[in-house]
Formats: sequence, structure tokens, C-alpha cells
Amino acid sequence: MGKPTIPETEFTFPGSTGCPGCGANLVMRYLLKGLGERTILSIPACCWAVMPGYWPSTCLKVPLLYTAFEATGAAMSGLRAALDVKGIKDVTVVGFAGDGGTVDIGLQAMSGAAERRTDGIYVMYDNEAYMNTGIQRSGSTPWGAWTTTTPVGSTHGFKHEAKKDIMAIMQAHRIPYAATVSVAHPEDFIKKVAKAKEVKGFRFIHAMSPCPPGWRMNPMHVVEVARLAVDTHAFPLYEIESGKVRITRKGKGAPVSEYLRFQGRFSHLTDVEIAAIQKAIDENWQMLLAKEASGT
Ligand SMILES: Cc1ncc(C[n+]2csc(CCOP(=O)(O)OP(=O)(O)O)c2C)c(N)n1
Ligand code: SF4
Ligand SMILES: [Mg+2]
Repeated sequence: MGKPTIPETEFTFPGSTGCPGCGANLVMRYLLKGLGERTILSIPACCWAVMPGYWPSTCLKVPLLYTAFEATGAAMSGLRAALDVKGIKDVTVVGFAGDGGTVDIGLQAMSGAAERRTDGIYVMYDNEAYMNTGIQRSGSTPWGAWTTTTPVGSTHGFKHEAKKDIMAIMQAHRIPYAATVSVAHPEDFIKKVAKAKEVKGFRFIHAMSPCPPGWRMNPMHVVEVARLAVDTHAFPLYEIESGKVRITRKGKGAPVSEYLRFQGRFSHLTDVEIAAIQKAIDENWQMLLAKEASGT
């Protein structure tokens, strides 16, 4: 048997108040395995703001600063400055926020922290909607998805706008390291986090985070759905190091219908609409391959 590459030490305890099968739980678990105990988290309003549990209990073995919904990037800069004043250099500052708190309401604070080159890692766990408040659409919800604010059967219907490309937005900030990670590929996940830990400056991790109630799916399919997202190129795994794109898993390029079929939020889609999603995914994949080939 080969040497295990996933550290055995856990920095999350049982007792999270997340839903059964919550992908965000696994994101936190793998993140902390990659970073270790000398980590401080800043979390804004989101599911993870309540998931640590009820005081005086917590499922986290690292300290945590709660912050306002829009302020994760600013809180990271403040934490880093406070640690520097105290002369503490060995603690990794992490901003850990949902997709709504990142691509929408927290975008300005994150952009400011990236521009100031705040020394820290921003992790966006992407469950593709505002889940904690009842499955409202966000800028990260994909085209075609049902949410409570894009109800199927209404005049507007399912979400008709594309998912924001947050990785491209962060690449445009010329940060030293950005990567996508999946809970279906923990070794790749932890390797990228460990690599990010060694880089100075503002780093960004985009973690796909399946959400059984929000995606209208069975909790037992969470890892399978995350795996299919990679295999179908709906969520490609890659990193951007000093501006250079490198795809870390090419995937099989399976039909996107395989990924969609587990999720009730897409069950209303017609064959024509699924073909439109496939076309957009194929175009995005070709663009990513071209970026890798050109080294940008
Ligand atoms: C300024 C402000 N607006 C709205 C809210 C209500 N609110 C709390 S959590 C949340 C949803 C967060 O969505 P996301 O960042 O995607 O995290 P998730 O809940 O999906 O984990 C909202 C709208 C708030 N706390 N503060
Ligand atoms: S709503 Fe979704 S993201 Fe939030 S705790 Fe439940 S499974 Fe996790
Ligand atoms: Mg969300």
C-alpha cells in the first residue's frame, strides 16, 4: 500500500449543526487538514456562521472571528495587521465565506484585500445560492437552476443568467495563487491548500460545495455529484500560479446530463435546455485549455 497523503489529524469535531451530507462540512475538514492548527478563521453570515454549534460547544479546533456579511476581506486585513503588531508570524489568516458573501455582497472587501496584497487565504465554499436564508439565487447560481427566487413556472422561470467566473475575476487581481478544489478529490484539495499556505500574499481557493436541501438531492450523493461536476467539466479542477493556468485533472468530459440528473433543482430542464448547458460547458472548457496552452 502507498503512503497515505491525507493527514490523519482532525481539526473539526463531530457536532456541526450542518445538514446531513453538507458539502461545506467536508470543505472545512479538508481545508484545516491542509493548514493545521496555527490558523485563524474569519467567517461572515452564511451557513458556516451557525455550523460551529451552540456556545459553549464548538466543532472547530481553531479560533474564529465572526464578521458582517460583506466584510470578510476587510476582517482578513485587520486580523493580519493585529497579528503583525503582536509579532505573530506563524498563523495563517483565512477568510471563509459562502458564494453570496463572496461573488456578490463581499466582492468589494475581497477585492480591496487582494489589491492590498493582504497575507491570507480567502476560501469561498460554493453551494451556488444563499442557502442559510432559504435558497435564494446568487451570482454564483448556474444558468438553469431552480431557487426560491427563480421559481420554475413563474414568468421569469429558472435562473437565466450565467454563473460569475470568480476565478477569472481573481486572476485579474494578479494574485500569486488561486485554485479550484472539490470534496470528491481530497488529495488534490489538501495539496493545493498546503501549497497556498506556503505562498505570501493574497491567495484564493474556490471550493465546490454540494448542498443536499438547496440542490434538491439525496445527501448520500454529495461526493458522487462533486465527482461528476469535475468529470463533466461543469467544475474543472485547476490552479493559477503567478498568472499561469494549470489544469490539475482533465476529467472524462462525460455528458453534463449525468451531473444534472441527481439534482432536483435541474429536474424541470428540457433536452434543448440541457444541450444549451452542455454547449456553454464545452466552450468554457475550450477556453480553459487555451489559457493553459498559452500560459495565461
Ligand atoms: C447585510 C446583510 N444582508 C443579509 C443578511 C442575511 N443573510 C445571512 S446569511 C445569508 C446567505 C448567505 O449566502 P452565502 O454567502 O452563499 O452562504 P450560505 O448561506 O449559502 O452558506 C444572508 C442573505 C445579512 N446577515 N447581512
Ligand atoms: S443548507 Fe446546505 S450548505 Fe447549509 S448546512 Fe445545509 S447542506 Fe450545508
Ligand atoms: Mg451559498
